[in-house]
Amino acid sequence: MNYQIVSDSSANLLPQSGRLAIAPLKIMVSGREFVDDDTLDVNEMIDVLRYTQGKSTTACPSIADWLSAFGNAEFVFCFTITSRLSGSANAARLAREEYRVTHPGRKVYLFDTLSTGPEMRLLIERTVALLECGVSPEDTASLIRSYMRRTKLIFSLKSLKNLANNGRVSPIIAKLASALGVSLIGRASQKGELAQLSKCRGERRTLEKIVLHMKELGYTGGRVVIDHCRNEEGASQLAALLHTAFPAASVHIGQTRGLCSFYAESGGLMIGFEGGEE
Ligand code: X90
Repeated sequence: MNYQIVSDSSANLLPQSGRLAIAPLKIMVSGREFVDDDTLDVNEMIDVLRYTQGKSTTACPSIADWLSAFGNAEFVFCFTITSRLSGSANAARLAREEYRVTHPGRKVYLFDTLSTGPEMRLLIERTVALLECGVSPEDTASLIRSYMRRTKLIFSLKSLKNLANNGRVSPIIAKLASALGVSLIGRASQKGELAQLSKCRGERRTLEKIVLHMKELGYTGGRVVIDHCRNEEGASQLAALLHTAFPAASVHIGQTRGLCSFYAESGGLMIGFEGGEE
């Protein structure tokens, strides 16, 4: 079967030839454009961001970006960041309309993940596993839609400056995390919006609180993906806490790419995990 999995770059994944194609978002920092593809030097982007006072913003993939990611596959599984915060899902939808005209008979499954980052990785890995086991595309798509009801995203942010400056979070919420040493813990709500869970002082307390929130959301020791922005230490401590509470937990640690680094900012953690159905 000839299938292609495609995702926008907010999933923090790199392309894998013949299997996973990535439609990049873009980050504009004081007139300079960073394309969030596999050639992006994320550390350089973060450094440039830190030393510029100018306006910085982001842009979702264009319809053409999506079309080139779809390639020429018979079946396309397409994953986007929540449509509540980005135009990516809409651009993918328009790309699908065009693809249907230029590639009659092909099938494009669109998943507005109502989330981003590591939760998208969980969905994509599950899709690959099902297809590799020989599950039909149609069944895979419906199994992924039910899996999506169980996967969750929690994040802890030390600054919400870029989210607030770009109108992605209310200034009131952003202000909560503006004090030094305070992290805001939040989640992707069922509607795909940023929802605040708590405010914490100190890294250790923040990590413990994250584990607590994960349990509240039904985590019982399944798969976890932690993506960090320059916070390897926090990510490994969180993995250790999870292993203490759930010895059989499967925890993968990764790094945020351009888009998530821009919004999660230095010190940010994003945690995708298997929870309970809500
Ligand atoms: O289209 C665009 O320009 C992209 C806009 C993306 C805006 C939000 C990205 C957030 C990334 C921050 C924590 C996770 C929040 C998720 C809430 C659903 C990382």
